[in-house]
Amino acid sequence: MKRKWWHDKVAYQIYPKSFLDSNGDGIGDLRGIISKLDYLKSLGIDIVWLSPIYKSPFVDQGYDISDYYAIAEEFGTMEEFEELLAESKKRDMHIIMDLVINHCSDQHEWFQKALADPYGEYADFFYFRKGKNGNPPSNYRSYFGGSCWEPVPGTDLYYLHMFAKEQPDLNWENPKLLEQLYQMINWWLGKGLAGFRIDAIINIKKDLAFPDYEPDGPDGLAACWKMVESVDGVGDLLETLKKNTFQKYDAFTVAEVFNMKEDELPSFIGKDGHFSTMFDFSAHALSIGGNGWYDAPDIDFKKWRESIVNSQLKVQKCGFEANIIENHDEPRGVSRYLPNYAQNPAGTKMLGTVSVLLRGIPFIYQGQEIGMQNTKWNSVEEFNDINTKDQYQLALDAGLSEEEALYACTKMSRDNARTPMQWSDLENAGFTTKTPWLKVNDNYPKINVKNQENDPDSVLNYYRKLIGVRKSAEYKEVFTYGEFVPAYLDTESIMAYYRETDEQRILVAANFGENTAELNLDYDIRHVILSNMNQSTKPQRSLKLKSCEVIVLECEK
Ligand code: TEU
Ligand code: CA
Repeated sequence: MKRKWWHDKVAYQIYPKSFLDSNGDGIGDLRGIISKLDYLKSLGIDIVWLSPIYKSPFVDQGYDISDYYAIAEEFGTMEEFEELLAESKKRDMHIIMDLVINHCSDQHEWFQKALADPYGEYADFFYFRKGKNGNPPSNYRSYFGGSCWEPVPGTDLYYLHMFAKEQPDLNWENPKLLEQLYQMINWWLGKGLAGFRIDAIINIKKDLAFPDYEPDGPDGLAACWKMVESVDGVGDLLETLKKNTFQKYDAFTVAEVFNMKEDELPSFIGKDGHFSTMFDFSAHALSIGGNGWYDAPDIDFKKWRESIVNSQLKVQKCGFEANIIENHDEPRGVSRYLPNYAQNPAGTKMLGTVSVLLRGIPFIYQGQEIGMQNTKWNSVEEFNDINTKDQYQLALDAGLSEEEALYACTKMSRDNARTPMQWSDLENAGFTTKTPWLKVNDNYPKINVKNQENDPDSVLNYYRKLIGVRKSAEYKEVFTYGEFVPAYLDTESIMAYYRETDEQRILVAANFGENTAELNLDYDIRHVILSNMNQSTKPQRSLKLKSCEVIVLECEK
């Protein structure tokens, strides 16, 4: 396999709005990020992904871009962004931005021009279509609820939006649009950006016939991803995109891909794939409800283990996936994947270890390194997220009580990940001196960076060790390129795997159960590399693991 500069890197996702507010307006900003680069460096981070910082009306928190060439005023200036690039470079760190090009904002100049002249040049930057028999062109439900089609005022046309109506989809069949997008991407790469996280990219290919699908909900609509799953040809668009942009800069790209066809994996992330890597969402998929968040199933340990194992085995045949526990669209991993008895520092370290040492590129989401958890939401008014508001309504429409609907959103809301970063036990967790844009988790006096800096046994200091082990001269090779071999799959509560090269064999073993477990060891142990319970004596023949204990062992080879 040809080695790439990003193979052995560890990445960190920043949600700028909630990271650190430097000027007291309640909103995180670039100045705040710059001031924490040393903190990220001390954690062992190489690549920093910034969720969107472009100019935006923030209907979907910046995933609705009104100017791809401008930094949102809320976050700072282009000069500050350039300073961030320069300061990162000094520390040998790489910045990647979010690339949101399936859609833009309805406030973008292109869309405004399209509305002004619905049969003109810019209308063809979007999907403007005539309705059918007094109805929209097709029966698609958008990801955020309601029809995917919105009337174009003063005409009998509709425009397509897979997400909110303020996020019109861009027409990837139009070479003029593509030229504009390529130019913009290259402009950013030319500034010294290391690459992009690529948003919702599978949606760019449309079936231009826009066929109706069998309705799948009481609203009489069908989920728009059904069109995405049945249409072919996204690969051609992605390959042309890569050749015109990323490839020229040897950029790192990580794609957000749902609904991919199984056999497309090698063309997406294999040798010369469309992207460097893409996120593994297989664990996340386990809690997708049939109808919405209100019927989202709880995580079952064995299914969770199976999903990760299967994904690792499949992906290592062709490339690298990006491994996450959580991101800005997900509840906090500690609250979601750990049973109640494990939602403590030991369990948090265990979950982190199992994820960070997998084969692939680890992505840590801000606050994960201190074990941030879901927030208690007291009323629907406390949420900001557009997706959460829709899911709340969906639950009510399905006949749930207000209390039940709130409970469903409390568990699944994207705002769980978006509450401000907990820096200290000062008011508002040290995130801002004024009123934060979204409420701070009440548990900040207990869970915060400052406390954990001072405690050698903290989750934060454990994450530092964990990342340190992964990147150490001794183990870098095996954790980067070593094969993933699952182990102890017949046990009830153990998540375990080997990482192996010709020279080395490492065992990672974690006990997710409530009781102590004992395993027969298949190899002699050389020594203990890492333990979340400060275990330093090497086990012989058998390995005892307490509840929430994880151990990383070097075995004979
Ligand atoms: O997410 C795409 C996506 O499919 C999500 O909307 C997902 O279905 C949802 O979050 C599940 O709750 C990306 C971004 O990550 C997300 O923040 C944006 O809202 C979305 O694209 C639109 O740009
Ligand atoms: Ca600010």
